[in-house]
Amino acid sequence: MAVKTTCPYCGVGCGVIATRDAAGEVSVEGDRQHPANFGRLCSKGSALAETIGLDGRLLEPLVDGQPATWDAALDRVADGFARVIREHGPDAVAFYVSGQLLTEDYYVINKLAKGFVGTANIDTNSRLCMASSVAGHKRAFGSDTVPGCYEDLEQADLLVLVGSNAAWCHPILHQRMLAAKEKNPACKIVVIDPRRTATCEGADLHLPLRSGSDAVLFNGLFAFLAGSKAVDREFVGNSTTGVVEALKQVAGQTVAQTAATCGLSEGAVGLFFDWFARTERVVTLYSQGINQSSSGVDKVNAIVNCHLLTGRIGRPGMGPFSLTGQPNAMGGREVGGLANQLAAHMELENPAHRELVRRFWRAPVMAEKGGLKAVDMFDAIADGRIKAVWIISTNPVVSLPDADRVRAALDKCELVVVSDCVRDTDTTRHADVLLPALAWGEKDGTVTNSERRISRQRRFLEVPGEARADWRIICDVATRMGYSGFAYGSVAEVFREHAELSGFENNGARDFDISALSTLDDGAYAALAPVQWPVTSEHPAGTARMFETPKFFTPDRKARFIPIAPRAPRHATSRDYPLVLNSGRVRDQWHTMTRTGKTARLLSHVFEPYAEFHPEDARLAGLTNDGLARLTSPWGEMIARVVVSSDQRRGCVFVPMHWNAEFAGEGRVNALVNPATDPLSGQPESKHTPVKANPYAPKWHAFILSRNPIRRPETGYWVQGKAGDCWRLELAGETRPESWRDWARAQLGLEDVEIEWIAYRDPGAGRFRYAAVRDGRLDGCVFIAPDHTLPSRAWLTGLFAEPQLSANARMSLLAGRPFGAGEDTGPVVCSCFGVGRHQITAEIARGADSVEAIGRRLKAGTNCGGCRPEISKLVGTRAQMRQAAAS
Ligand SMILES: Nc1nc2c(c(=O)[nH]1)N[C@H]1C(S)=C(S)[C@@H](COP(=O)(O)OP(=O)(O)OC[C@H]3O[C@@H](n4cnc5c(=O)[nH]c(N)nc54)[C@H](O)[C@@H]3O)O[C@H]1N2
Ligand SMILES: Nc1nc2c(c(=O)[nH]1)N[C@H]1C(S)=C(S)[C@@H](COP(=O)(O)OP(=O)(O)OC[C@H]3O[C@@H](n4cnc5c(=O)[nH]c(N)nc54)[C@H](O)[C@@H]3O)O[C@H]1N2
Ligand code: SF4
Ligand SMILES: [Mo]
Repeated sequence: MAVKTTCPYCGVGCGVIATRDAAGEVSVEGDRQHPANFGRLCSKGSALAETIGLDGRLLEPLVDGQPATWDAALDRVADGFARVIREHGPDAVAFYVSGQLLTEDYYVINKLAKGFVGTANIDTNSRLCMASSVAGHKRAFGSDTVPGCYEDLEQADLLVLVGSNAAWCHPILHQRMLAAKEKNPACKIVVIDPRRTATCEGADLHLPLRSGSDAVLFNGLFAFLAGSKAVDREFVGNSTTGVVEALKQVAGQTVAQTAATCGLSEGAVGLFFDWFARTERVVTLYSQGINQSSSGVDKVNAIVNCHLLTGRIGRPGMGPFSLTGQPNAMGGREVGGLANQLAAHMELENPAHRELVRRFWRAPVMAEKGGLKAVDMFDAIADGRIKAVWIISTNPVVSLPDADRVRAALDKCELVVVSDCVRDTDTTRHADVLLPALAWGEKDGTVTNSERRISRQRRFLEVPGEARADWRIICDVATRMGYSGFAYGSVAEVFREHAELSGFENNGARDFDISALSTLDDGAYAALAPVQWPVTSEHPAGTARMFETPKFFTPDRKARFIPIAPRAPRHATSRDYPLVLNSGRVRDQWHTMTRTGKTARLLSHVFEPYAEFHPEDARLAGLTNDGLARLTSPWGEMIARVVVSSDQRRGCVFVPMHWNAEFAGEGRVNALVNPATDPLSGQPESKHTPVKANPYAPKWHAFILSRNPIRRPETGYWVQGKAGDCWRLELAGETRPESWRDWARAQLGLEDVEIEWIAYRDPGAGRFRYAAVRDGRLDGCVFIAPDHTLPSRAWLTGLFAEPQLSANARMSLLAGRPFGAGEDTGPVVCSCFGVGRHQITAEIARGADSVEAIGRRLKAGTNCGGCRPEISKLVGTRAQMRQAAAS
């Protein structure tokens, strides 16, 4: 049985075909007919089948940690919320939800909060993600409209990626851009990012600007364009307002000044400005390097200003393009998921909109004012203003800034309800009531991708245990609280209501209109093909591009220029905290790893939380590559593996956002991240926190590989996960055990087991190696050293696959290094085929001189293609990129 569905990860929204064979084995492949990916999948999408197992799943409701019936759990939630509302008013409760909910789930939770409980204290993790884009769009267009479509990226002659590492975060879209560039030699790619990322491979120009200086750069471009032939006087005159004020703000700003403030060379900035001015078809793509800032909205508008001045919007191959992160970031905006929004792109603060929605919902008490945004919401939980919170499909103890404070807030909260599909997360640990949700493959509904395309997620698995769909759980609670209007018979019914509201008394006044879908019967909803909104009676097949006739959604239907006065990040570096902490994503992990962390394949690319430093900063701080560092900010601290690389800008350190207390001892970067937010969007400044770094030099370092799960330590540095066919634990400690041998046995859980031991001891040097062999096979091994110089894990992991340990392998275990050439494949680069760095460099030494040649010899890079930028870097055929030196 083959089912067409949509990938649950990034906002590219790739179509997936999931097939279950007679034995129940699931495989996935890209859907060739889906217009987002035309059959391709990235590493995360390709590994979906490996992440749907039931290990670690939450499969029954838990109340106070004890299994409970659904009736008992739902009553506890409904009664608890009702009591708090009765005693303290509706604003004493809150809902914190997620851009990973399906549109239907999202619709009903908003309806419940804003129309029935009567509070707008409902916010979403999209606050950490898209809020600045939403606010910027509204300021410029009067509506939260993404103007373009993916085809525009293929039709452009200049692609500007700002604060986006699309090669890792929107891989399939990035590959579409590279493929288009290949076909169109005139096409140029510019990457604007303080780091040299994988996205820079294949780019023509990289501007490693000073962290947080993007508004200066785009103001500089705006000034430059104003003095060029690129100005579209007709468009500016007829279709915009405010150009004079906006230009006044940048008057006299020169290329030289811009370059100096941004820490770039004048030549590089001039080249970028010149390309931009001379190229009609330009798309500016931006993501978290822009949004996650205390002046994120201004940065969005600084970009949009340049497109308005040149009239480059609403036409093929051009426009500002906000890349959305989550699979349903857009759907969340459509149902009004943010605390200051109302359903169907209406405004909570607009009385006419409130009245319209109230009538449509037959709502008893509409929320009257905007609610608390994510960071403020958790502050209110911390100080007791909010007494009950329901967290759905997000892991705030890991993902919110100042995360230790978030954890403490949940500890104090009277009633914490969490709906998740995973049993143990940093957040579920604080739940009074834990509700088991259906996961991808089990649930049904719709999501909207970055180009406004609505696609179906379809079920192809049985419902496991007692898990239920999120929309169903929400409606059951609403009904128990005594509210009518939640008695939906099916998810299709929820969708129809949502679609109907989008057209209700709309008459072209609101951009979001899918009224043509409100009459879908259950069969048509089940079969719904991917379609871009608006979908109306005039455009029944959807709409690829918005603003083709330049009418915007402001009262005068004109787009607005916004004067931008650039602001520095809220917290500056100082003598005590001299480095800027930047955070973001790695290629093969998804957020807090609850799903991608389950598969060895995806963990093989990056196993440990790391901190990447410029060589000079590493030297000054006394850090060595592969050693450990303790990072400290005024808000908290963490320990991470050191990576020294000239890809980093001087003064900046990059740490991935993914690791959490389930996978690592002290690996949560958000413990350090400052909680400053943008005053308009409320989005946190996740890319800029002042920190210091010191070497962390414990007494010993060790790693353990075992066929069985390994006992993890209570304290100190540790990181765990799957590796090949076994479990892997990295650890380091301050105190030495009495006997390393006993310790090793205990860690492996082999204290009382008769088993063959291979042991090597050098107490003087502090080096110990133990291997347990069962029936001739390697069962587990423990390596201990006084520093981080330990043998290759890739090689040792490989030994677990051997049915019988050879004499050679036994010797090499003792020696702590492989004897045969090529046995140590090195850290994995290509996770699809498990190809390691050493294999690639060996082929390069033998003459492979291109990514394609490596592909022919090793297959690396020939499936999802996500590792091609890294291979290209190793081959040294980095595109002939003009390196813009940081000054
Ligand atoms: N592999 C993977 N892909 C994902 C996700 C994932 O977890 N893993 N998550 C998805 C989600 S929800 C999102 S929101 C997207 C995020 O997608 P992206 O925004 O592309 O990813 P990030 O790594 O968060 O940040 C992008 C870049 O911003 C840069 N940056 C930092 N400071 C500045 C600055 O001041 N100016 C500029 N110009 N750049 C700066 C960082 O160095 C980083 O390379 O990814 C989506 N895709
Ligand atoms: N420092 C720093 N922090 C960041 C960022 C950054 O760049 N730097 N990026 C921010 C951004 S852009 C984002 S989007 C956030 C993401 O941060 P989170 O939303 O906290 O991360 P996820 O791991 O995606 O959390 C999703 C949770 O929902 C569960 N889940 C999955 N499917 C379902 C389902 O169908 N139903 C239910 N009920 N639960 C489900 C998962 O098991 C998981 O626990 O992180 C933000 N935090
Ligand atoms: S690019 Fe990858 S993660 Fe994003 S939707 Fe496509 S397959 Fe999924
Ligand atoms: Mo995001």
